[in-house]
Amino acid sequence: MIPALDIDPFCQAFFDDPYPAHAALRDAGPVVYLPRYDIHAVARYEDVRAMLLDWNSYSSARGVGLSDFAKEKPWRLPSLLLETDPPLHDRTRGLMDKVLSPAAIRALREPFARAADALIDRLLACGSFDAVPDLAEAYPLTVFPDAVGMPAENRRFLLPYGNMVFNSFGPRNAFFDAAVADAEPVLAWVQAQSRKEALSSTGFGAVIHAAADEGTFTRAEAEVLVRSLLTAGVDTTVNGLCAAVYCLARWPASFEQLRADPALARAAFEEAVRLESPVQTFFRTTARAVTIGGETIQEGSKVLMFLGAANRDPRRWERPDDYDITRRNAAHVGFGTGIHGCVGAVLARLEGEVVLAALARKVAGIEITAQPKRRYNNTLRGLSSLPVRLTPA
Ligand code: OVM
Repeated sequence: MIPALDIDPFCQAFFDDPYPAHAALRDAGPVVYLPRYDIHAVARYEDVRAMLLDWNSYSSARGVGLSDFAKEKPWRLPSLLLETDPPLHDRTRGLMDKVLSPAAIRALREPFARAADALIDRLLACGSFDAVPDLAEAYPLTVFPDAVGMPAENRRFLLPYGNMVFNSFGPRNAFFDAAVADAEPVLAWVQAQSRKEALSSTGFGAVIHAAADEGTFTRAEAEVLVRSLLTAGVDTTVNGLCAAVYCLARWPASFEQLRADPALARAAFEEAVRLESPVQTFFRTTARAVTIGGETIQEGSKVLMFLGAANRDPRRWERPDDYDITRRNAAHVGFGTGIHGCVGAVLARLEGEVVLAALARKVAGIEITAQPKRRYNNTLRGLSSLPVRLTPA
């Protein structure tokens, strides 16, 4: 018998404090049934990881949200990366691996570090500010569109767009409806930004379009792949940076450790991604009858993977709810793993590292000055407001 749980993982009460429900989901068994949405779910580290690695049994091509593309028409043109299986996925992922190659990322280290230093200097001059708009949003909104090759105008439009797409992986609830209403005015703009003519000749976008010039991809494919960058590249890192600042403010001893050794910046960012898991969930669809913990699930079932619960599973992590920047955390699943493991993680880690290194060198203390406000999203975990005061080093 697969245990059935009366939990709604897409409601405000859940988002306000998901941790007791995460524990109940993990403790109920390796796989659970959520009658509310007629879906199965896994929340233990071992089972989430195994599912991420078994793309043959757990398909992405029927959508990685609640909606099954075999039964419902996708609401947007499906992603050629996220919402595909091999062999199509190998082809598009191969191109994106080249676009985001180690050499390409290495070339960004200096400009990204300079932008981080300049931002932290400006924020120190303010003293008090809201770390969500002024830091967590401001930083990726500068460096990422620059790297893609976008013009400077209207970059903030990427935020409502990402918020809408990440909401769309859940049910058609009030959060989704509000996000769609918010993003409606920017949809045409985002689509236009994916075109070759809209992009500079030097960024990631130009590299993708060069593959269309050479004929290995169609122009339409290149545009959908640029759209993937614009969709997945901003809100994710915004919430990753937000998580890192929120952790460092709540664990001052960890911030002291980071100040004493700024080389811990990369580890401090990684630990924030584990603990807060900015991307909380994704779905798969069973491509055949599968067995989890001795229980069988039939073909064509939606299965929800709780990445955030896996990243705090006490079966895998000691003191799972502690922020510990010296922990061996490399195996967390906050960036997924396997063939769909985050292709942009190299970029996210660079952004996280240089921002936290700038804080480590320039700041003596981070103090939360008013109640943080949560941002509600069916997939992303983060804040809409985090008022802080920085004291200079
Ligand atoms: C895409 C896409 C969109 C949202 C998230 C994502 C986390 C990818 O369009 O490919 O990966």
